[in-house]
Amino acid sequence: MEKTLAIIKPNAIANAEEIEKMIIKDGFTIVQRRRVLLSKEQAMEFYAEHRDKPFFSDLINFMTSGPVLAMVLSKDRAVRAWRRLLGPTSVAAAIKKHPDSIRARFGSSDTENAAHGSDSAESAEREIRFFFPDVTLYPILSGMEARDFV
Ligand code: DGI
Repeated sequence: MEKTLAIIKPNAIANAEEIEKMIIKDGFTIVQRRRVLLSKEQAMEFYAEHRDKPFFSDLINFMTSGPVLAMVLSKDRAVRAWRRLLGPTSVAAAIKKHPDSIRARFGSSDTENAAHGSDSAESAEREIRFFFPDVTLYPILSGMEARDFV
């Protein structure tokens, strides 16, 4: 089973339960979850590839404005499936083209777009290690067996 990293961002943390229901309904297993308040340094490291972008400081301020919920999701082709449920980066595009997506439903602006998803299997591995450096990935919300995740 492929794994991906999902983050419920500060503006959508109040909707975390509803978003988790959408995740389960879509057939994902939530393998790990962790609620954290990121420091500026941690947020800057996580989004290092965007450090020269004009929106970088807004992004860092937003991502450190309150707690986030990081989750490891597992499913066949999880990276792609979670990006699909998430919707496009731009909330305006999400509302227009994918009104049922998480970003369309819970996003408030291009910066405050409700949730994050890894964009490739390689990013997923790096991002999962970032939030869950020392865990063995066993499922906590699933009928699937632990051996699927080792
Ligand atoms: O992988 P994504 O989160 O869909 O998109 P990304 O990796 O290109 O960008 C990371 C985050 O940075 C994104 O979720 C929101 C923010 N961002 C990206 N592009 C823009 C942006 N914020 C603003 N305000 N404007 C942008 O064009």
